[in-house]
Amino acid sequence: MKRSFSIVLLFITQIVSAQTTVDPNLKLWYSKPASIWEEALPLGNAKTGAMVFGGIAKERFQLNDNTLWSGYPNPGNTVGGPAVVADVRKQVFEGNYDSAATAWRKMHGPYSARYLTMADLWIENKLSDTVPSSYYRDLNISNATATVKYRINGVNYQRETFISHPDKIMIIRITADKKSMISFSTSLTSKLKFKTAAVADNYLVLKGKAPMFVANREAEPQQVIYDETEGMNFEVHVKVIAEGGTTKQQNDQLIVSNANAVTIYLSEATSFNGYNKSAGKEGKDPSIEAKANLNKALQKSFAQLKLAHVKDYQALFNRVQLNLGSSADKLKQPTDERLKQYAASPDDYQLQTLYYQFGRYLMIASSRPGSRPTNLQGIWNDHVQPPWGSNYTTNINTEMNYWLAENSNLSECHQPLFDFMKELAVNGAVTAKVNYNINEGWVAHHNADLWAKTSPPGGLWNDPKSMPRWSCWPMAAGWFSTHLWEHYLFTGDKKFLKEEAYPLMKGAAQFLLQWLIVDPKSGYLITNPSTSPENTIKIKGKEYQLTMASTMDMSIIRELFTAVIKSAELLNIDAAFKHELIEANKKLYPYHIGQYGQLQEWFNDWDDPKDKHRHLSHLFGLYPGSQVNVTSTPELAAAAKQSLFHRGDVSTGWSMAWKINWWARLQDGDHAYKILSDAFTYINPREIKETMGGGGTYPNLFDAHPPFQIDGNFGATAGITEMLLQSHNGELTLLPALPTAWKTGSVKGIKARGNFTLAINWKDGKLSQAKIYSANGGVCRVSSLQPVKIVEVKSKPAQGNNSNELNTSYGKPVYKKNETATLVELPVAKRYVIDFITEKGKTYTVVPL
Ligand code: FUC
Repeated sequence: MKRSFSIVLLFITQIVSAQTTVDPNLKLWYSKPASIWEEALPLGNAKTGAMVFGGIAKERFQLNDNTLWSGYPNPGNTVGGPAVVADVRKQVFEGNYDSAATAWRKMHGPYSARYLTMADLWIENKLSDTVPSSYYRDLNISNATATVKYRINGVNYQRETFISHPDKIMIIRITADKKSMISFSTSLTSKLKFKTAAVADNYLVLKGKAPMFVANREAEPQQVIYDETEGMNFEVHVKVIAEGGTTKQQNDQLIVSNANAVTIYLSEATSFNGYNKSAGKEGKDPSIEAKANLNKALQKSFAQLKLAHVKDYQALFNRVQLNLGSSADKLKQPTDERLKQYAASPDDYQLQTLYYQFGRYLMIASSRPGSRPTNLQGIWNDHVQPPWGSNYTTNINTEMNYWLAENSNLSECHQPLFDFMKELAVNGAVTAKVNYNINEGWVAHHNADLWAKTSPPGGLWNDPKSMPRWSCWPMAAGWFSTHLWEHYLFTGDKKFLKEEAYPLMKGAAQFLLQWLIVDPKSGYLITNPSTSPENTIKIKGKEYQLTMASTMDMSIIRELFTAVIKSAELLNIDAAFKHELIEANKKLYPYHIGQYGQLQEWFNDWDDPKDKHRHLSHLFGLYPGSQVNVTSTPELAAAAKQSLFHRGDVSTGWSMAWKINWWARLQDGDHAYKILSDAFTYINPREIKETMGGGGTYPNLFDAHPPFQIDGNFGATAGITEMLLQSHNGELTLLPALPTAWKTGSVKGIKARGNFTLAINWKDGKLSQAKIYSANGGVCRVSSLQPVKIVEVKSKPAQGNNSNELNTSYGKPVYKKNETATLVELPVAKRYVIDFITEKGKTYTVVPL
């Protein structure tokens, strides 16, 4: 019996190790323990998050739960809002932008709640010495496991940690290569209110409580308010299974002595019971969930748990392989050292690949069907008062988090955003009604939280620091809704379009249709009031926060209305509403090319060419939107390029990630690559950095705004994909922005709209072969720099619109150009475009003629 058990074990171990050798270089590794959070390594199953420090004498696992937030449902809508808006509109039309902004403040609700740190698990090792003769720690992103190894007094110790999605459990496995050498104490603490108790010799429980209110990080006083009943409860359960030796409780710690090996099982849960219920008063009992998950996992061995974990993770992760060129010599150096050297020798292609795949890793670790969507820090946060509340900033950051989901083949990880939208749509219908007297559809503003807050965010009891330039932005529902449409274009899932996407998209369009008003002077449909997120307008030396019809507002509306019109057509429904949108689209305030040949940001040509603001929201139509293109709207594309030149390259982390995508869409691979390289600027987490002074990357490859924000990681992965393949303009554009630096390489498994999966190989800067798998069938239109043929079937030169309804184009939006403006050059290489018919389930080979 024993023998057959060990054979099975051996077999399991072999499978695990076979699966873990996918790409031995996909590791972030270090020669020292982390001594600061931005050096620790993230693990997660989209519910539990942990930062692993890799300590020797003392190990720390900083823990999070994606539902642990401050607060409670607190809509914060403004009764009497419609009268305020009427006043604001009047002031804007009269040119009194200052008084308009002051009046708008009455619309401010509370700021969003905060995403909180949960707890820390500590392991204090009893070692004869604490100076190791060797040390190594890594995060292996090909199997989502963190490993720490060190040698002390002739003993090799190892700790392996992973957080399993299928088994909802965190596992730490401690081993040593000599018997009876493992001795440690373990404890749990929290920065929130908590109590820990050992409930058995090997069982520790932390019970904690979240504050009902946490003030802005910058606010005075720095209030963190706890309440008897309000505020979320949470529990962390830890069970220690030692092989050999003894385990006993001592006060609120567990003491393990002289064990041969130890497995620690950790489960946790909160009382969160839905976005519309107080988790304090109507919460779930967190102990039920935490215990159930723990007890279930305890039935399984470490090997079984690891096997299931790796299988589940690799089913998503292994879909894409990227090879940008080797940097064999650099592999011998720890990741942080490579990052430090990047500026001097930016040819570390493998680090770029690692960073790319790290973005995909983070998505799988933080966003899965059933979880909350990723917030500003994904799911990893060590603060009670995190920067910007670690909430959902919806005027770029939350959207950017999901840009990679479709094109980097993690479509199902997009789902939490869609589920969140359903909640926002419920609250947003009330905000639409109360604040704006709009009885159709839903609205959401500049930030949101676990409680799906949709009102314009103010601050601490109407903090004067709250700015209309960010709060006055009722556009989030519109932008989010374009994600639903994109999901449909990538998957072709009509059931999703009909049942899930269309009702939300329609609701967002209904609100915006009512929100638009006629500008009495120009006769166009415009938004008023309107901001260009967070930027201000300088007119004759004075700064203003809001006006009307910012280019971003109009672009989001145009993009959404077009998507809803196309959806209604595809689904053959809502003819009357579709007609209304078609008519509205014709009357929308058009794009303008301003005096400097730039894409105008504002209603009037107020743009300042010296403005270096991190937001360039007026380029929404270029990316993530699809209205501005180098081929179909070259003048608008040239104007967008001029706006990019004006703003410059270096900016905050997320801003640079957006710029990678924009330059990719402009088919300027070298400029995209230049910004990707800027994003690799090493940011030392020990130095206090100016928040808006330029971003980069922390030692653990987390994006630095600074501080840490995950959007830049996700945005850069999306951007690298966009450099290799685009499909937004009615065709699959192969290698649209291949930089000179990526001479020879390959990518496999990335996705194009139309539900095509591609493998692309290039050599000496030229396409050598592409394979296209067609999951849905239909016409495939391919564009490439060389003439190509399809090995399996005949192709023909493309003509007219692509008849594949998933490879749609957005037409040519109307624009006005300042006659005196000169446009910057937009060198775009000639491309060859062919069509061929695909069959569902077949693969096609593209080769140069
Ligand atoms: C917006 C940005 C900031 C930051 C914050 C979370 O306010 O302008 O740069 O990313 O969100």
